[in-house]
Amino acid sequence: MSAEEALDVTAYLREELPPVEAALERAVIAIEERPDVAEELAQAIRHGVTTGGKRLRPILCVTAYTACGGLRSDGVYDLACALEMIHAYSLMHDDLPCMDDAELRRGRPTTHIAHGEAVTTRAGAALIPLAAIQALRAARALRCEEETSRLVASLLMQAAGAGGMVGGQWVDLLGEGQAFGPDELNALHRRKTGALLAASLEIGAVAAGATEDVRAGLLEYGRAIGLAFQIADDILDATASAEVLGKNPSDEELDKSTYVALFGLDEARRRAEAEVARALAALESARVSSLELDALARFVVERGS
Ligand code: GRG
Repeated sequence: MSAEEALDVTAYLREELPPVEAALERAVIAIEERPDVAEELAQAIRHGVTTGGKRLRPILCVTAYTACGGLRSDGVYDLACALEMIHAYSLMHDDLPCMDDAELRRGRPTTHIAHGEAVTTRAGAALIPLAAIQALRAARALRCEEETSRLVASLLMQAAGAGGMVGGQWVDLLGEGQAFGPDELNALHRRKTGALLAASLEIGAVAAGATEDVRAGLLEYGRAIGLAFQIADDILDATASAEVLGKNPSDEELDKSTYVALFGLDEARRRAEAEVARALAALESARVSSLELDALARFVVERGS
């Protein structure tokens, strides 16, 4: 692609943010209005879901949806924000004292610092079924077939579950203080970080009624940018300040296996670039032409936080 054709990804992300935030606000208000959700849980959920972040997963979902011919609407942002609800819960739990024990996230106190450990644990757990309901209802409201709507919710739960994010986190926690090899590290991060990112693309494609080939291509793209994203995350943890990151770098302190520890900075950067190339090749072979997806793949490794 020539420089003239490349999309200004910063402008794209800036445009996408308001409708994502609006959808998240709708989702949180609906949770606050539920008679079965205690006020203190709703407050912790609001803290975890609405305090900033790049909103990359919902933006990827909407971008996949539009790349497959779907039209932007409040409804697709409602669907996409189910991914961010799972991501928010994962950060709320990841920051707990029994996991990474972090006090700062996105430049603000973590949810358990603001709302307490017990409430945050319950609020995070409550977000899992709430996200599944959000995905199912949003897909139905988008007039997806019933089978497709259920598939969308099921893909989200599979990505979040033991075969995906939870399983990856479990391996990561067990691995503190151990040195993983490249295959183990890739397998861990395909689940911990990659599964939800890949599901963001796949869910967008499925909801838009994409063909099997296009769906598979977007899933492959999602898997590749998922690994690239984690490598970039390790590089940022090793090189950026807490002020820039909005959180305290913690990999070294927690004695985690990382791409930087395993390969060094230069080789880690080369591997991230190779995953971006793999992502772009997956789009090309599925004949998905999207300047936005091209630019987002590059953003994943070039981002500053
Ligand atoms: C009970 C074992 C067990 C697990 C619970 C806590 C948990 C589930 C999973 C943790 C998953 C996790 C924290 C993965 C890290 C993903 C990652 C690199 C997050 C940073 O994402 P960004 O940069 O963050 O998109 P923003 O702030 O922009 O949203």
